[in-house]
Amino acid sequence: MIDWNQINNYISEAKTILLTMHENPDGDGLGSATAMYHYLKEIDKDCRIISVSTLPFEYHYLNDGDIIETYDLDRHGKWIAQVDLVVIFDVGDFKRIRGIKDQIERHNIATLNIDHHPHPEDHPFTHNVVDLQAASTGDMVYDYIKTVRDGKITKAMAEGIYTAVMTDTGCFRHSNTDSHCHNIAIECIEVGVDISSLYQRIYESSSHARVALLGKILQDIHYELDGEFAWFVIDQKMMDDAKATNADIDGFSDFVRTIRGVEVAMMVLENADGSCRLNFRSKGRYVINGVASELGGGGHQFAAGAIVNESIGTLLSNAVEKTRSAIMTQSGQA
Ligand SMILES: [Mn+2]
Repeated sequence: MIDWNQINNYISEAKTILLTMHENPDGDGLGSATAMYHYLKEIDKDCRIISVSTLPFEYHYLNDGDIIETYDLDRHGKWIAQVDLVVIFDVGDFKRIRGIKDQIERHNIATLNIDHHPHPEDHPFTHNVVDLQAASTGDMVYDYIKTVRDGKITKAMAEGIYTAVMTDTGCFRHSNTDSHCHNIAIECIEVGVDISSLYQRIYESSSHARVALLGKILQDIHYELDGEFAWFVIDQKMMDDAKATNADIDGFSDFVRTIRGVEVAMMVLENADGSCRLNFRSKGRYVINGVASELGGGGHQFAAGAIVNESIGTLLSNAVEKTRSAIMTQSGQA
């Protein structure tokens, strides 16, 4: 059990607090940060949310009052230099806050990591609060707020929390969904969150570029191991042809996992800088974060990823082979 009262001491002692989350943020990182922001404002903290990436279109409803800023050293450097505490949500890996990490190290700022991804024993944070059982980081932020504050959460907090829980459970469908998620949802509905409207904003607002790109990848899915393993590649030419951005490919691996017989889906995405991003999704029979960490990344048992500084040409066969052998080992075929 996490002692949220203990964690609360670190937050109470800090006057100025920066909230941030991993690059290319998803609903969990953004929802956790905005929920915490509304709580910290309520108790009169000087706090700001600064993201190293621009805000994806579908999450603009969390940004009432322009509370989510995009990191810019010239604009934020001075303010960051004097903050007492940086709270980092859902990061998975400290590196994934990019330029903000440099400022933290440069000014020796205390950090509080709140996450449901595994971190090594010798983690770089001042305080490391990890709950691997939590379906989302938003679950943890909810627990914190409920511990230190009386009554129901406010609607503004609830919109962040609901966004976090909904997106990290794939709309309450994935195996991480538990009764706690549903209990949180009940409170969010009770305080006025329009859950249908949130759903539509996130899941029914695909850009034309996204649909064009999805059409391309669906034509070229590779099946291995009697169709238990499916993988696909998105290279920069496909991205350019579809005029797609990284935000457009969110959820593609989940989609490929929905194919009958597929247990593990893998996406290999070529980044603009020539490095590659790997995404792994498992239906639950095979654990895939081991392969992800072999390739330099990590994540959850059934949802993991890695950024690899290699070209598609050198990485692809290695990633396919490693995933195949992980599946075969676990299924007793190797
Ligand atoms: Mn998460």
